[in-house]
Amino acid sequence: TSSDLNSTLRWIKNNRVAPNVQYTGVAKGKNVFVIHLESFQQFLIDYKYDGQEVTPNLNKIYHENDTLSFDNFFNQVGQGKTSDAEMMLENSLFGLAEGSAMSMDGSSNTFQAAPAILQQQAGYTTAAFHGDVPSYWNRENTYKNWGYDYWITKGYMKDKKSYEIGYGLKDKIFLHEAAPYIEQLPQPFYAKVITLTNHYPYPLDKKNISIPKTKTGDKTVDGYVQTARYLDQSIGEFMKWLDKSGLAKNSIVMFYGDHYGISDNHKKAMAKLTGIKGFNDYDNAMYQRVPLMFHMQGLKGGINHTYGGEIDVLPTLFNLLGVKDSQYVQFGSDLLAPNRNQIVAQRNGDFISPTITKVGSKYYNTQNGKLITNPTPQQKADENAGVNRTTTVLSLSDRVINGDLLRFYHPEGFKKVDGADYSYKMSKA
Ligand code: GP9
Ligand code: MN
Repeated sequence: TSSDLNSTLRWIKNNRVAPNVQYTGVAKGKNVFVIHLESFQQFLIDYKYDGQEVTPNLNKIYHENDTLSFDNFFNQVGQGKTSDAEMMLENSLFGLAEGSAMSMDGSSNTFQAAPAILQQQAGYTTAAFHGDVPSYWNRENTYKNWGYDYWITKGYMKDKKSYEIGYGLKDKIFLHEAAPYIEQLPQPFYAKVITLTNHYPYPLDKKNISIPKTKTGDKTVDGYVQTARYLDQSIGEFMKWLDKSGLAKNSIVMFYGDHYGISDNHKKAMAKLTGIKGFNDYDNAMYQRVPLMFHMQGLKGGINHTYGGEIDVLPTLFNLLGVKDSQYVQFGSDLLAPNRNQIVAQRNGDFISPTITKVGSKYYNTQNGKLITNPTPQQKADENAGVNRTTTVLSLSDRVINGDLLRFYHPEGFKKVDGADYSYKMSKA
């Protein structure tokens, strides 16, 4: 009901953190690429296997002076996996405790999402690209309500059996096919590019393998380095095209890992991959880190250590673009803001903060992994703060989605999106 909305708006207002003005508008008017690195965990960055870097191209980007990277950035997905990441990144709303918010509510809810805001407030043309079918995770219907102008999927691309593996087109082919469409987009554009090949259980055809499997003995894990390497090679090719096309100089490229690749059911394998004996719940929480990188010629880069998550990306991006967003419902805050809250809620009620990591009923010292059985007063206070913050943001976000509260909310200057205005069918050639 709209009174639920009012209490949510009050909470948002009372907890909003002003963005970092040093970065406001540094990417104003630039094209935006959102590169979705499927199932890509932070530990792959600078990771070596068989004496070689698994992902040399992404490593290079990570360390460049004009790349802003976050090394305490966590995924916050629930059962909605990729779709939860998309919901968080483009709405700063969490997915749901069960199922996928995009699947269940994407067709019917009212949203005030990134594509619509960028189009209305900054004249962006918006497009999403993916090597799978348009309907997976109910994207086709949801994207209309998010205001995407274009949704370019494998039906728009050259496709044949040998071009596909797992869920759809292999990333090198997908990116090669997406490039000519991107080049035709009116500028400035916002282009989300969703990769696919680095996906459980990580199969890859022989001719695309360039690094041996790991030898953990867990056959659903040992291919991970091979598909991660392949994804990395496809990103290397994409970045070469970006330069050659002339787009690199007037674009900001954001890379993010959508969620873990190796789930909590593979602790033995992770112990072998990481060399961490007795890889436990705390270690698994630490390995929920995924990359977040902003790469732009002339950007003041570096590695930022703030603790944050996918819910925080949208306010961070809007600030870089100089897009005013204080009138929208967002549960995240600018990752560059100096005095931001660093409690990173997990969808199951766990959380990670700079001092405390909660996993189920256990609390660990985030800095050294020690189980906390007799908390100091400060640790007790931090435990309580983490629980309060996490339960609050999750319950308020669930209320917004389950109650479809944004239909009652009319932010100044925002024109409600009518999904019926959009069609992604290929125009009959
Ligand atoms: C399918 C792909 C699935 O289109 O996005 O990824 P997942 O949600 O399983 O990580
Ligand atoms: Mn995914």
